[in-house]
Amino acid sequence: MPKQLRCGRHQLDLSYPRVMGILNVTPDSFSDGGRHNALDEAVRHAETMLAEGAAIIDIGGESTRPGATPVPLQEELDRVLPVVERLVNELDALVSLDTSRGEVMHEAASRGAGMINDVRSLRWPGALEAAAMSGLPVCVMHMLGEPTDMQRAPHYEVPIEEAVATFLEKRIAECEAAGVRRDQLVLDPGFGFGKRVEHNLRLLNRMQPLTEFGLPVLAGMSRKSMIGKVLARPVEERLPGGLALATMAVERGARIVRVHDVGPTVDAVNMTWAVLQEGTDA
Ligand code: 7PJ
Repeated sequence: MPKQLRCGRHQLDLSYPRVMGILNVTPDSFSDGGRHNALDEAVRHAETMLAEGAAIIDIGGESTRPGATPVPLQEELDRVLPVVERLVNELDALVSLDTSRGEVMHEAASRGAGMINDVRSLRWPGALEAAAMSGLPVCVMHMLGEPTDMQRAPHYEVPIEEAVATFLEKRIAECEAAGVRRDQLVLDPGFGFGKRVEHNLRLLNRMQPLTEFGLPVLAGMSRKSMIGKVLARPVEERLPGGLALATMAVERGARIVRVHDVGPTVDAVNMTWAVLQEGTDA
């Protein structure tokens, strides 16, 4: 696995697990309810996450919550670009862009974004080309269907971990063919994207083989409904469950965990890593 990712002006050290902080700039985001919609508030929230130890700030302007419909391009650009600019210029942050649109990737990259995070794995027209042009690392994620329909009785013909591995293998090849360097890819099993709770639990438990692609693995389970379903907790009470999942993801080989609650997750991940490293010289 590459131990360093070149992210534009930034270098991301992945010799130990890192935390990606979620910055939603959508009015109807998964769990922030649009509270970070105002530009100043978004910048302040990012600043707090960086102080808590986030290595990456993941900016999302399109809600991908189950059932959400895509926002118009101009609206997405208007939401995310001012935030990218301020985080890059004022905080010198390593910014990742959670987007499926080539135009957004291109504009964000030209403003100093350092990573592309596409839940649709560059399958929208123009995305592959824009990502390749940017030269930035890309997180490719498994998703069955689209956010509008993905939670409508997801069904798999093969065990979930096989379906995910097969999908990612194909996407790696397609990205490489389009000029995205293999060592610039990050893989994500896509928890909650076209998966029932049993799929999510099994996928986490059997995630280790995904590391055998030799690429960094990213896991995002923060506040997701798999926690809500298992523990019967509303979204604002899912942190303990989320810490357990982040811990397990790192134990199963994830090198980036994408979360809302950065401070507590950094501690959980660092504690887990200390145990995993005992006895090594690292
Ligand atoms: C993920 C994401 C994820 C990656 C979202 C939410 C839903 N990007 N964007 N992985 N989830 N790479 O945060 O609850 O799991 S949006």
